[in-house]
Amino acid sequence: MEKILILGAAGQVGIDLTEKLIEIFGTENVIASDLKIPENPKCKFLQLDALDKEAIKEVIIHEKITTVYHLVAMLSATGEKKPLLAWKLNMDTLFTILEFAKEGLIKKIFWPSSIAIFGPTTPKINTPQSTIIEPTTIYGISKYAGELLCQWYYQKHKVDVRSVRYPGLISWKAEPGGGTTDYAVEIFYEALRNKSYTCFLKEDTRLPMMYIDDAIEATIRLMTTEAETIKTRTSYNISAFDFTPSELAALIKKHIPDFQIRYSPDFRQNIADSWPQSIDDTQARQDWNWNPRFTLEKMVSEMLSKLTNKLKV
Ligand code: AKB
Repeated sequence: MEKILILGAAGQVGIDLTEKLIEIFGTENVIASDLKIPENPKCKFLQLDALDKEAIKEVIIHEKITTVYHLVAMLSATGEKKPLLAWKLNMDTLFTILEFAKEGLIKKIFWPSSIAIFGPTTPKINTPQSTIIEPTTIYGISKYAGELLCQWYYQKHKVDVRSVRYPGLISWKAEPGGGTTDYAVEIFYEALRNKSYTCFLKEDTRLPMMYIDDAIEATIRLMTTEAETIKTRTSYNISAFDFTPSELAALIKKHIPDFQIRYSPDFRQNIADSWPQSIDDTQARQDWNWNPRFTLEKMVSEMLSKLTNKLKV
C-alpha cells in the first residue's frame, strides 16, 4: 500500500487532489502539508515549509512515506515580480524531493509542469509534445529546467518521477493565486457576485484550459499506470479545451444574461501572448489512455452551479 505525502496541499490542485487520494487510498494513507493551514483538513495535516529539507525528511522517514505529490510552486505572474524567490522555491524543493528518491527514501514522485514551458517561438496551435521550447518567464524557465531534471534523475538514478504539463486550471473549491490563467476562475466569482468582470487579458487571448476534475483524473491515471508504459520522463502534454475571454463571457451570459465584461490588459498579457493557444496531447492519450471528460460548455455549467451553492448567491 502506498503512503502519500502531498506538498502544497492547500493550493488550487492540492485541495481537490487530496480529496481524491483519500478516496482511493484511505484517510490513514494520505498526509497533507502546506505552509498555510486549510480550514477543514480532510486527513492528517502538517504545517510544512517545502524549503525546510530536514523537516520534510523527518516526516518521510517517520511516516514511512512511499509517494510524494510535490505541488509547491510560485506561478507565472507572481514569479515575474519575485524572480529569485520563484527560482529558489520552484527548483530547490524539486531537487530536495528528487534527492530523497535517489537515496531510496521514497519510491514515486508526482511533480507538475505547465504549458508555461513554451514560449513565443513555439508553434502556437496544437503545440506538439516535442517542439521548440524557449520560455520567457521565470516560472516557465523553472518548469522546463525541472522537467529536464526529472528526466535526468530517471535516466541516471532510476527515480520514478512522473509529470504532466497542466494548462490553465479551472476549479471552484480552491481559487488559484499568482497565475496568468487565473482570470478564468475569477470571472465566475465576479459574474455571480456582481454580474460584471474586468479582465486583465485582451478579449481575443486564446489559451489552453482544463476543468480541475480532468486535471486530477490525469494526475491519478499517470501515477497509477505501470512504470513501463511511461515513455516520457520530462512531462506529458495534456489538453481539454481552449477559449478566449470573450468566448467564455458569451457562455456565461447564456446563464446570466445581464453579465458584462470589460477588458483592461496588464503585464500578464505579455505572458499569455508567449504561450500556446492549443495543445496536442496525442502521446498521453496513446501511452496511458488519457481522455478528458469535461467540454467547455459542461465546465461552465458545473462552475456556475457549484459556485452558486458555495457562495449562496
Ligand atoms: C499560470 O497561469 O501561471 C498557471 C499555469 C498555466 O501554469 N496557471
